[in-house]
Amino acid sequence: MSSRSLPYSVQDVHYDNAKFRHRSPFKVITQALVTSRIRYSCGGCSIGKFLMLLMIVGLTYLVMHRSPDHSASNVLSNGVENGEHKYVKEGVSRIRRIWRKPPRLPPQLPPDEEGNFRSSPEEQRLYWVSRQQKVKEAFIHAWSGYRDYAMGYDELMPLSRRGTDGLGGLGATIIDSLDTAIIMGADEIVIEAMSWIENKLMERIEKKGQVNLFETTIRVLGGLLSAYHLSGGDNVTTGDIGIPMTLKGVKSNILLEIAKNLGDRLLSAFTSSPTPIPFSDVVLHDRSAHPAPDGLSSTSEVSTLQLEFNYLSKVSGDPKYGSEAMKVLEHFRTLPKVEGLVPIYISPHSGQFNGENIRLGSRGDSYYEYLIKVWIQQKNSGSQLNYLYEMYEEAMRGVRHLLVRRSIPKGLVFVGELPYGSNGAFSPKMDHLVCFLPGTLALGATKGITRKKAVERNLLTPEDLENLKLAEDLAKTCFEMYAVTSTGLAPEIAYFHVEGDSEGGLDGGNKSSEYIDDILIKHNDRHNLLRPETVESLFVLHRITEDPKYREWGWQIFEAFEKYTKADSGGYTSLDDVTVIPPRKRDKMETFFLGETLKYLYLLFGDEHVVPLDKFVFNTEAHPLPISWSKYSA
Ligand code: DMJ
Repeated sequence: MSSRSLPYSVQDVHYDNAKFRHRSPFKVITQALVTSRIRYSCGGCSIGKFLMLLMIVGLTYLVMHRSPDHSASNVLSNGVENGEHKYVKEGVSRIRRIWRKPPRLPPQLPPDEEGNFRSSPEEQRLYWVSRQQKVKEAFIHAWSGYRDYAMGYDELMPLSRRGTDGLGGLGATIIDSLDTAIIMGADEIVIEAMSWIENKLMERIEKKGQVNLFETTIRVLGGLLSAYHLSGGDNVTTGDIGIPMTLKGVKSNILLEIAKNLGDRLLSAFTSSPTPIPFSDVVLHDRSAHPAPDGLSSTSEVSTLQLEFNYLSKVSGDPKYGSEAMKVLEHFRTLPKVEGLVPIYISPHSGQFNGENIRLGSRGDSYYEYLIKVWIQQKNSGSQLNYLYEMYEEAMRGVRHLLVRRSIPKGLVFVGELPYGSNGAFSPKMDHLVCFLPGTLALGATKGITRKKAVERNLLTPEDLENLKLAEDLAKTCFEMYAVTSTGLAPEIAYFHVEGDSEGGLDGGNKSSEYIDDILIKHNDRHNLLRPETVESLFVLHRITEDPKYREWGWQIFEAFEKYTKADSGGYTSLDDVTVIPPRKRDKMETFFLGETLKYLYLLFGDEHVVPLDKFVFNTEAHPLPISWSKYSA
């Protein structure tokens, strides 16, 4: 077919297959007038030109009148402003658009623009549910790599496609993953994980050697207890907390039996120590306990056991677990502190802190987290634990006073360190681990309810408001630690440029980041272990503030994990360097990627009634445990 036989130009055909589209009789007539009668009969005379112009104006008016975003008056004023020539051209182009009017199809937009068109709450919900499904697919991909190449090992090495036992050989990835699979309704994974636990775990616990008290408590004991609760143990009706009721294969009584057996063995770390501070390691098969080679325990490790041991006491009916673990916090209450802040080492022999190094990163972090979370867990139980709340409040005042600074030139709020105590120099170093703090601060402020409700009920003190503000500022900083790198993934440690500090370091590589000069990354700190702390805080802050930006930030981080850490054969891998593309890989999928990172992302994009924050407290490995054994009463 030649272009002359068509009512439009060849140019039209190139970009729009309008020739196959239905045209109304009106369009057929106007098109015929323009293309034949006027063009050939009157085209050469001035009256003809005038008539043609008049008709185009009339048609243009009709078209503009139907178009909501291009009013006739706009077109007319454009015509006046730009002259007749442009006016005529505009009219003709409008007429062409009539012929080319596209069929009524839903808009095809790139994913990021789609969000702008969400209008109703239901559309928004569905939009986020579809993103949540992507996280579930990622979890299934992570699990499939582990199951295919490392089942029964602690962790997967996704590049060399084998397993490794870095946590004592209790199949830590399986147990860390179980409650995530329950929450996501990933039934096949629940069945596979549960069947391994039922057939293998008890034997492993009885035969295995040395394990770290803290790691085993937060991942294995916490994972077993959380899955026990979520699968209907403790008389919970899972539908009440928004979890799918498809828990085929979970035998909660077995989970509890194994948890008690493990808890009994771990107790030796407390009972062998001459002070309330437990030893760091336990030999599972002979129930002996040992201090670390340097004789010291980490402050965070000994103070991050209580949620799990308390709940074990509740469900087993035996108070010994909770009572041993709580002695640690009671002892901490008596120790000298720096405005509520504590050094990162403590001796189980003397019961005293060792050194002066104060930080909220490694070895310090979850001490502060558990002060408030243990208080929240027990707050309705009648226990006299207000001292924990007071210790938490004092510590957060100390953080605000001694550790919080702003970077230059753009003023990011960050939490630094005091490696030589409060009389020594401030270090503008912030571990990614510190990014748990925004979530903890927000939780501590509203106790798990939304900010809106807390304000309506007049529950927020000036200090709560300050903590909430700090939480939001720090969450932004944690997000920018991702956005500033070439990969969009955060380094393990960042340094902040501050007035008068000559700390050296590289930038993150993303030259379009506003904060490229504020955040410095040292050569040895450029790795990413798939850690959860930032997405954990985004999840908590989204639940509490209901600000959608936290979801958008979480999605950006998830996409970067997808792009740079996904292994083709299954699993995700840690990175050696987040500042270069392509990033070097590290061949390790940490258990917390399935236990924490993907769980928090999934919950971030989902319904706030699923595992609600006023009824559950998440242990430091993201295993939710019920608050004060409440029966989910409002
Ligand atoms: C997890 O094992 C826990 O969140 C712990 O408290 C800190 N480190 C890892 C995740 O980064």
